[in-house]
Amino acid sequence: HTEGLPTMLIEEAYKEYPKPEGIKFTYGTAGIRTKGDILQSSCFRMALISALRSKKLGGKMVGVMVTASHNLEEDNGIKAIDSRGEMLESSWEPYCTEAVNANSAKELIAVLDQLVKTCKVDLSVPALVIYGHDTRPTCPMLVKAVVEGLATMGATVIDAGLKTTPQLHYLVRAHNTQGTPDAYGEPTEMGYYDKLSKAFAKLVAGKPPKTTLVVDCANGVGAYALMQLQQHIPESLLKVRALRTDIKTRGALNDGCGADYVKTNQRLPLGLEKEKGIEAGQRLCSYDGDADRIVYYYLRGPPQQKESFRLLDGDKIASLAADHLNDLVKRAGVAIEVGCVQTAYANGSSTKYLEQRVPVTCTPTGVKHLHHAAERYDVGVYFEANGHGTILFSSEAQQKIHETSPSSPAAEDALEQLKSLIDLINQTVGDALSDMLLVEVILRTKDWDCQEWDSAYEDLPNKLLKVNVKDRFMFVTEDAERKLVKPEGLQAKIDELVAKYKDARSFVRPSGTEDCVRVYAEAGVAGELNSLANGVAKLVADFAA
Ligand code: G16
Repeated sequence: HTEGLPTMLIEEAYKEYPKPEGIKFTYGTAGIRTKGDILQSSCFRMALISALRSKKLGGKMVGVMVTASHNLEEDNGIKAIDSRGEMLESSWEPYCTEAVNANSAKELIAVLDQLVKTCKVDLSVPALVIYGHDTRPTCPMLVKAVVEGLATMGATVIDAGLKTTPQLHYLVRAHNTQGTPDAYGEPTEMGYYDKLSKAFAKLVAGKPPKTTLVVDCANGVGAYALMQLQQHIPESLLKVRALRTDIKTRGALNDGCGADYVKTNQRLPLGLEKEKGIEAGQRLCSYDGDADRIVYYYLRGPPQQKESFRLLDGDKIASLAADHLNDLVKRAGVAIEVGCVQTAYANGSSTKYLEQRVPVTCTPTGVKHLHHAAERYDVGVYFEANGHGTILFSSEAQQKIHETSPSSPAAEDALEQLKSLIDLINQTVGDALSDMLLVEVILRTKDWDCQEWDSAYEDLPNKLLKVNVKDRFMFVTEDAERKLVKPEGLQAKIDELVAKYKDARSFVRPSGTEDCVRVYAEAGVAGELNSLANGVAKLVADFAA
């Protein structure tokens, strides 16, 4: 039976959370994201929807995370987490967009009412919502709005406090699977470190680290999480030097550092070359602001020389992981298939490399798209080039791995490694800490340095540009974002330009997290790349004018 919405309470609470005038919010690539100081109303309303989502899922725990991940500090955002620890079910996104844009309490209640009716939400079911946040100065004020929204709905709440985004995803999944055959781990932050560190210790047993890994923590929550992780993994197993760990200085977050900076600019974090101990041969990695992305890189020569820098991005991580898992699966003699999911940003060389080894799918940008595509494989490796990704093992695949009897000592070893990898990998969402441990395990198992990893294929020279336009929503794409359908005529112009370059490719798409249009270009001839990328950017600017 369905009781009504607490309309009077919503009307009362709404007074504090009117929508700022003249702004249209969208639940996009990674939830709602914009300047942090105008997000209170969105956070309040997302809390209402999250409570409804929990009710819809029979009272299971769902989550809300306050973060703007890779964006600069003044931005903030809110993402909803579903009961299996994955992104919010996409059919609910339009309701989120409508709710956060409602101009009155009446309009807001009408949206919620519609949602309750269409999605058949039983309002008598109690709701359970966990919330967490990153290190941004606007977080406390936004979390307050979340708390008030949840109180309005009478939801039971758990305050997870400062967390990385993937930790919150872990907590949701772990809570909801407690005591079931799919139990994911102890539903606490300590349970998270415990699970990862135990699996890591098994995988690197007898293979002590030869060198130190330098980690750029983007001056974000990853710095705190890495410190905690280090309490669980002794130095005899993992040697880490954490840099850019300043979570107190205003404006430092993601500024001249972090995975997005390093990937986009294809260079070291600003000033790192002057840091003591950073020298040729060094292996490094960068997290982003909420530690759900990671890119690796290394130095082939002196850090001051630009050419010394070699990037090992999400594509390189995907290739390393797909190859390794493929080998293990074959050696273990388990009848399962490894597949890989990429987006249009994947470097052409990586796609070529992977396609010779495993089936590959291309989806639009956004972890939610990649995640669902990866679920279709027994073992689905998914990574965006920007370093956002993870690996999914289907229930059947996990069962086969656990039930197969090894036919030789080598098969037994491969099976044991697969079992530990299932625990090491955060299967709910991309996770910088878990992905870092995964890369370290693979390199250690193969006894490879970064150069050996890098030698799999040579990236085509590539460039990513941002173009600021008046209305990014006038750009509409199809074919996994590889073609523009709007504005009319622009794609033909881009194709015409691309055809003038050797082995070239370019595409244009509106960002879902920043107010800009992104231009990606790659070219077979390095010297031609800038002219192609700038040419496409100019076409975009002309069409948008
Ligand atoms: C988010 C999404 C990613 C996406 C990135 C950039 O990352 O989770 O899937 O690749 O934004 O998206 P866009 O190009 O649409 O702005 P994060 O790390 O900021 O959450």
